[in-house]
Amino acid sequence: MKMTFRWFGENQDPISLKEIKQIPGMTGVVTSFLDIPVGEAWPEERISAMKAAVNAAGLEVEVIESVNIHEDIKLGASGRDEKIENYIVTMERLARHGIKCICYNMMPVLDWARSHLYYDLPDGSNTMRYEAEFIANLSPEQLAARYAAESETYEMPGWEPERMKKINTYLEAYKGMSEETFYANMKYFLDAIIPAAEKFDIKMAVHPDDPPQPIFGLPKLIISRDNVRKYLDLYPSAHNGLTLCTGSLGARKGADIPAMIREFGGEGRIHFAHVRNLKFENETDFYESAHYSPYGSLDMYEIMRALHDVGFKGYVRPDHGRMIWDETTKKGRPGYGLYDRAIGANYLLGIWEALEKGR
Ligand code: DNO
Repeated sequence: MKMTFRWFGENQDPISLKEIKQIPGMTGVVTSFLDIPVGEAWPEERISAMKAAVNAAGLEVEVIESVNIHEDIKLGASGRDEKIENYIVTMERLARHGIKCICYNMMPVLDWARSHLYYDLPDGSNTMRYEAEFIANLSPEQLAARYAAESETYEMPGWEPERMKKINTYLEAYKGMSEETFYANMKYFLDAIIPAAEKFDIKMAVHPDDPPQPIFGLPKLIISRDNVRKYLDLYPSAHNGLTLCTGSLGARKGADIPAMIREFGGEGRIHFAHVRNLKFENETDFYESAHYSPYGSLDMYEIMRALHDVGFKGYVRPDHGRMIWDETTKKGRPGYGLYDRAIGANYLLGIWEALEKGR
């Protein structure tokens, strides 16, 4: 298992590589280029410059999160072949620079969503929250406006103002799309890219939909054990794998994350794990708690034990943390401050050390 840290890149993340390097046990960063329009091939110079900067800080970069999927691919629209070709070019260039794993998602139109980015907890920290009814009473534009008002220093990926201008066209395009068509579009994509992934030896790791509930009437697919099974079965190859995100799959009450790890990890299909905790407030709503098991609804020990039992050799990152110790948005994007994620990482490493030594 390699412990990593999400870093949004030079000029995109107020957290420095030096700070990340000082967290005990960090082997590397997981990063992306948020400014490159989705669907375009990534320039090789950008990749090599980024890798040189990360390596100069004494860190590795073996995982990209994310190389995003253009809507034409998800919709099965006529422009998809060109975007798929560009995707493969990006994969080849990344492989040439030592990238071993690509995280991506199949969420229609929007990336992850929360009702509140800075929800105050009684201990004076703040965290992200998901309240289904709150979102149900907003339009996507209203939610995007809330995000924009709360954030001075970042844009929520997938919610950029430019994108929001076209939101209704996007939403319209998905209207009436059946689950079968959506899966067929994903299969078309996988049939094209997984042979390339095998050739370049890049492990593709799809991220589940977050939250695992429909929002704004959009279809949500990768939200449960059965759907993950179906997605992985679309192209049975070790290179068609999963980003096991405990906070996404685990946000459906009753989901058995350790069982999913044993099943998919046992088959060598988990390449990347986002490990975080959340606290259910009722059947659908939750806030993101500290990683420490007694503070949340998920059992971090059982999750790490399942990863350990299946001999997990992939990448882990502590996922969202709270904003603590007077961290502000200037010191990290929501969920991606420095301190709570560093604490989370070392808690997970502590569990891992105990598992290794107790073997
Ligand atoms: C949220 C993240 C997601 C994730 C993408 C993966 O914090 O987990 O935005 O990076 O969905 O493609």
